[in-house]
Amino acid sequence: MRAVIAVPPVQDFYFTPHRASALGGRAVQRVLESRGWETTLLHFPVSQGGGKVIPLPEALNHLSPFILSGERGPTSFFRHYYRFGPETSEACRTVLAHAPDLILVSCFAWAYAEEARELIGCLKITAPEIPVILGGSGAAVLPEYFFPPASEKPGPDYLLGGEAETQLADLLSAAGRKPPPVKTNKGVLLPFDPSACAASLPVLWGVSRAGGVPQINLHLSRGCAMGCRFCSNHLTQGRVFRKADLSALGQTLEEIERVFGVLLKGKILVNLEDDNLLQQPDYFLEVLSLLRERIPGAVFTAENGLDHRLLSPELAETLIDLGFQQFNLSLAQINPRLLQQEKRTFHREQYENLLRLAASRKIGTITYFIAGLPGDNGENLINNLLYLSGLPTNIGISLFYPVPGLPGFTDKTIFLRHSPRLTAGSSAWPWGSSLSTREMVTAFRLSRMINFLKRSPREPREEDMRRQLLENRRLLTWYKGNPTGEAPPGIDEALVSGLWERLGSFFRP
Ligand code: B12
Ligand code: SF4
Repeated sequence: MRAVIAVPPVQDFYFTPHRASALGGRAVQRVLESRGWETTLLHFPVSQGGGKVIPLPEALNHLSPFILSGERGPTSFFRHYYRFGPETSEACRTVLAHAPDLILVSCFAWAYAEEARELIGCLKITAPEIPVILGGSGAAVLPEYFFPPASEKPGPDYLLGGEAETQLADLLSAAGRKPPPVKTNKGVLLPFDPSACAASLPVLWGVSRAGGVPQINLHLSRGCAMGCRFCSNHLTQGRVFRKADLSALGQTLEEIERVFGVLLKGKILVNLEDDNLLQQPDYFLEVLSLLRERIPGAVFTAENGLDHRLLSPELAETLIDLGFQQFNLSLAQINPRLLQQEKRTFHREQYENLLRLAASRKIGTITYFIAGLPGDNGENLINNLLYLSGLPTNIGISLFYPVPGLPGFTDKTIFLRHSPRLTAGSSAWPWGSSLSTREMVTAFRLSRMINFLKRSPREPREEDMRRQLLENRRLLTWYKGNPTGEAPPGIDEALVSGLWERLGSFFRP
């Protein structure tokens, strides 16, 4: 029996190919292969190298006033909208060319639900006899969306909102050989059930390249007990921290060695994609030691973020000793009112000590804060930017987006009325009913401006830009044919002048 697992193409202003390993699809692949299926994984978002520029979708028209064609330079916003992966009809043809007995579609984020629904519609119209199973975090949070009325394109036969290791395995066992196509237009829906999560986890892995260096992306744990209100992790992984056995990591490393023997010899970037491995620091350290032992040239990152509250300076020292080369620190917010509302805490002293330590050990840091949470405002935005301006760290701004089912967003009909793509951070949609799109786009540019002013210019052109920013004390941007810079379109001048006023003479020419 042959199965094709497809990760549908995605449309966005950007994509991060070195982190895109389709680990959800690989989990599905493992389950099928362990039952003797022949499988092919089609990871469409990275199948064509880069993205193809496409017109801005209607749902994102609110961003048109802020986009400057030809813009380039350190304060830029997004210039183009892309499709990463082939057209739906081509993706559909590619899937069917493998003559599958079963098709499994993995949708990793709700923001890309439309692309998944289109692919499924095309598959079911072209080959209605082949059963299609949909799963993944993006599908689990609002299954209703994928089962449209009979008048529209057909949906999947099955939607599994839970983990492949449990739900898919059970479905395959119950069905005997393969689950049959479902005759009604409704399909079969099995929602996520936190009490029925997999007790033993595999270590999922994928390889990519980052800046010419081979990268292994790993995922060893699921679930987080910390309960931050803005985080959707619990909707698809539950609130109990679960981890793979170290023996599973050993097996994974053997598997990686078998497939990429040569690759394991030189410098290798190992990126841990877990949500919060620091919940069990001893386990984290054991994992790093084992990885170092088996991959002597390993250096580590955790690009999905490290929780600064759980990272003591002593632990940070150990991580650096073991090969961490960068800390991506999640801060969320500095405002006590918003922190309380979001059930999140900020450990200022620990965080600042961490930055000092990282600087002294020559480790780069990026600190992520969220703009646009419910209750946020312009002054608070400036406070966050100002605070981070004074610290030795790059700023990573995350524009708040919800997914269906998040506290405050449990009325799922809102999401059936809005395009899923509005829930990508890059859409700067005012979901929090606090900051406007204009303020969020301005904040995005200001964060980039601060990062630029913090570092030394790399070439004479950058020296010019830096001088222009500091002389004018405004937000400027540049495009081809405009060496002097000008105010980007649609920016919120009050926010810009408010920030510059309070920056005083912090940055000097
Ligand atoms: C790596 C990652 C990425 C990567 C690549 C993903 C990829 N396809 O390779 C990149 C960096 C591109 C990415 C992007 C985004 N991501 Co992301 N990402 C992750 C992260 C950290 C790990 C994903 C992963 O591999 N998990 C491990 C696998 C095993 O879990 P899984 O995919 O859920 O699969 C399990 C089940 O869902 C199920 N399953 C999966 N597929 C299928 C298919 C079938 C048929 C079945 C039966 C079951 C099944 O079985 C698997 C095993 O149990 C998760 C958080 C997390 N820890 O999961 C967020 C996460 C998936 N991302 C998320 C989001 C929102 C985004 C963005 C859209 C956010 C934004 N800024 O707008 C961006 C877009 C940015 C951009 N333009 O690049 C959300 C999705 C929330 C939701 N439910 O919609 C998550 C869950 C984080 C969070 N908690 O908010 N992301
Ligand atoms: S600590 Fe991180 S993973 Fe855990 S709930 Fe908070 S944001 Fe989510």
